[in-house]
Amino acid sequence: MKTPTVKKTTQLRNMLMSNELEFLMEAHNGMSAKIAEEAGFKGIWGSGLSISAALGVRDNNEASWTQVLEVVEFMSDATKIPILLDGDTGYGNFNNMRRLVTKLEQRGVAGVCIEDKIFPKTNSFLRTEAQPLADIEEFCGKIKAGQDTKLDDDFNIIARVEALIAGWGMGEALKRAEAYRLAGANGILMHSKISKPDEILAFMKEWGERSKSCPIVIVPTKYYATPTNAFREANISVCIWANHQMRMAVTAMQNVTKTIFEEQSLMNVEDKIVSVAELFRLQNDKELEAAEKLYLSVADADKPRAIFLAASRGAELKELTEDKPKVLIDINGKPLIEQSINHFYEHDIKDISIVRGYKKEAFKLQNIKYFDNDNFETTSELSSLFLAKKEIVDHTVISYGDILYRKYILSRLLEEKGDITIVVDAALKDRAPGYEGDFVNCSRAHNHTLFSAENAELKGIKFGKASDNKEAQGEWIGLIKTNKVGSDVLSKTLTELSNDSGFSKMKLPDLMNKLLEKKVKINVMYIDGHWLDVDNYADVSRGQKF
Ligand code: SPV
Ligand code: MG
Repeated sequence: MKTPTVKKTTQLRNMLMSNELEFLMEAHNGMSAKIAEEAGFKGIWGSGLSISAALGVRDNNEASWTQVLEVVEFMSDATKIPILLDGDTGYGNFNNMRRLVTKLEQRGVAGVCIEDKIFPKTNSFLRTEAQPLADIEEFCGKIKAGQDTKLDDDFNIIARVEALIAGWGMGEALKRAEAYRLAGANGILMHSKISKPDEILAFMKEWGERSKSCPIVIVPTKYYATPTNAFREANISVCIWANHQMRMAVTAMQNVTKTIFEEQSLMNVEDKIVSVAELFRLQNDKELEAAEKLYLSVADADKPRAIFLAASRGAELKELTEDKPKVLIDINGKPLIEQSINHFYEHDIKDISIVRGYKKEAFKLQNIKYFDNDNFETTSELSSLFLAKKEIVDHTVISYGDILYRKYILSRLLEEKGDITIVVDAALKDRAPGYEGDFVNCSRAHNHTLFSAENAELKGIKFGKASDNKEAQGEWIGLIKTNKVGSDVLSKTLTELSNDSGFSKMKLPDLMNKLLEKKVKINVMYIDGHWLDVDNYADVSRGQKF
């Protein structure tokens, strides 16, 4: 059964009538409406300026009222909070207003704000001479017609006074506000375009007690520097942040398109923008997935899982690891390991295991399967992996917990078809002679055009200094992917090695060399940089810029 909620019209009415200062956030389509709701706003301003801007036309009624209606319907469908539509002048006379109210009610819109100008209107911040005001009587008729038409008593009709915008002065503003109150408006939007709140505060003084039954709504776009408390103290009821999603979206779109145009590449853009997975989340794909399970016979996808090795302290990072292991060091506001876990989440991979050891109680991440290597001081990677052996089934990615990498690397790895695939960085030229890593020899070097793992096989892997591994074709970055066949053989080999007397010192490369000894094919997926192994303080500061 669906939970009954307070009607949107009633929600907006409650906001208007509450003793608190309430806020409406601008939105201009379904997505921005949803974003406003998720941010915590209790209501939405369907801005005429932003909706027309999103459609690429001017705020002069160039978009027809039915086109606006279409947009606001998407906004309403996408959210549970009320929408106050900026209805401009009501798109005509009292008769057009009647039809507008009916259609808005049918589409779940909680209210409409109409302004006392002449159709077609011009945005209030443009040319004063283009702001002729409507006849007061005629506008009152429009308010009454709207009120008589609505079916739901709680549907809200806000009358917007443009006298201050058009330069007619405070006397006219007060006269109009009072006339609209008497005509039955559920609130008055008093607009001002000066950079100080003086006009609004002066109006509020005169309006006095009337704001209890006929609350005041403001749009402080121009007097934005006013502390919000001043509005509270003046008994203003609702404050509208009128165009800020649209303006920020334009900033972001201009930046990203410029970068992509200039660089003819997505490489420097991808990790700075939301993932397509985030779009799917905002579009509520989850609901469809659940419905598909209910109404279609869809088999569960063969979802991979991930195992992170994170038991060691991080010897070179003493001060940062007093109270937590290195995988929990803060990098760009998030624990190091969370950055790679997020790559998995973006692929909807939620089955995540972590083998922890040093300061295991510091792990606060939720929805994770934890395995504890309490002998972390005397054992090494394979002992940790062995503890999570039951997780090595079907498609599994095994990862070091202390690596940072661009997310495309995981996307590509997940598409690899081999039984066992490892990720190898071929960009070795800037390694200092003393640099230490897991250097690999492969059947062929990276040719920098072919990216598929089908093209190279692992021949051997050895930990050591760059100067001792000049012939190596690359460095393993700490990621292995297996499919069902690969998981079986890897798991079996791990069990065999666990009987070896030297097992406690063994690392993942020892397992790989053992697999090679058994003639198991290990594919190599080459990359060209774009990752970082966080071992020392220099790596931590590089990580902050990663
Ligand atoms: C809008 O957001 O479209 C408004 C407010 O009407 S303003 O742009 O300030 O006129
Ligand atoms: Mg407008």
